[in-house]
Amino acid sequence: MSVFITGASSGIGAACAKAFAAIGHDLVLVARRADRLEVLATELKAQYRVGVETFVLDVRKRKDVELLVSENLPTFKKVEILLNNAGLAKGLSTSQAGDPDEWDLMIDTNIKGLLYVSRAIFPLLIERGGGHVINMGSVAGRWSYPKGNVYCATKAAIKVLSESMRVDLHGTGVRVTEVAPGMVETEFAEVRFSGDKKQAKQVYQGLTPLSADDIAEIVIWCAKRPAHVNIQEVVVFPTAQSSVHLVDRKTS
Ligand code: NDP
Ligand code: 8X3
Repeated sequence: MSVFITGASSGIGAACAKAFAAIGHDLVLVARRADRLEVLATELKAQYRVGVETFVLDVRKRKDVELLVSENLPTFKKVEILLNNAGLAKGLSTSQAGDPDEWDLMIDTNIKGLLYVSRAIFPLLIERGGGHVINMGSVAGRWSYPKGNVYCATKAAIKVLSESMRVDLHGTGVRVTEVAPGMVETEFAEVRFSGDKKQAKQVYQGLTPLSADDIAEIVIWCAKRPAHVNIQEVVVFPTAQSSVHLVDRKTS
């Protein structure tokens, strides 16, 4: 039995990999950065004595996703939990001024990538008679914030797809959970602002954001409920964030 995590090279995905390894699960980890995956795999194998397989994968590339699974069937047939976590935001701008290349990147990664991976794995979960799909949504998918438009829309799609997947998988024994966090301090903001660390730091200035470990704890809790219990959605904000654009920042 193993856990398949997309976007495991950083942030929430890496924290979830550690948390699952700590309770003895074997892992299949994918992302685009091979070096990051290797460092993490070496650490987890040494510390927790679990099996860890890593593959370089860009979830936007449909053929690569299909080939990865079909060429490594013994590995993927052991997957019982799929954590669809790979995702990103790029830029912040209005719909009238946004960059369509950034829109494509978010839509291709956050929606289409998640669908490609799900399409490849679901038949295997059905065949084994059960499993768990955990999709990383966001509060941005429930409440839109200024200049968030396309990112918010991709995360709204994850909410709707999670509902749809539950319906599609009805009667198969496969559970579907959406975890929708507010501000989590990871590399997310740095990616959004194309490597501008100063701008990224400002996102979390004056508040205590959620950590990737906070989210991993929630993911593990959802996964560890008895098989007849399906946590459909978890929405979690930092205490300092009452809504998507109401953030209590302390100035010192
Ligand atoms: P990070 O930037 O730290 O991690 C993002 C992960 O996604 C990386 O491992 C990255 O790996 C991977 N990734 C991005 N694009 C691709 C791709 N095309 N193919 C494969 N992997 C990819 O951010 P977070 O950990 O914060 O983000 C994880 C998820 O959580 C995302 O879906 C995000 O939308 C969601 N989220 C984040 C919140 C936050 O405030 N941080 C709040 C709510 C939701 P690599 O670059 O190596 O490919
Ligand atoms: C990430 C949370 O509010 O920065 O999904 O968009 S937010």
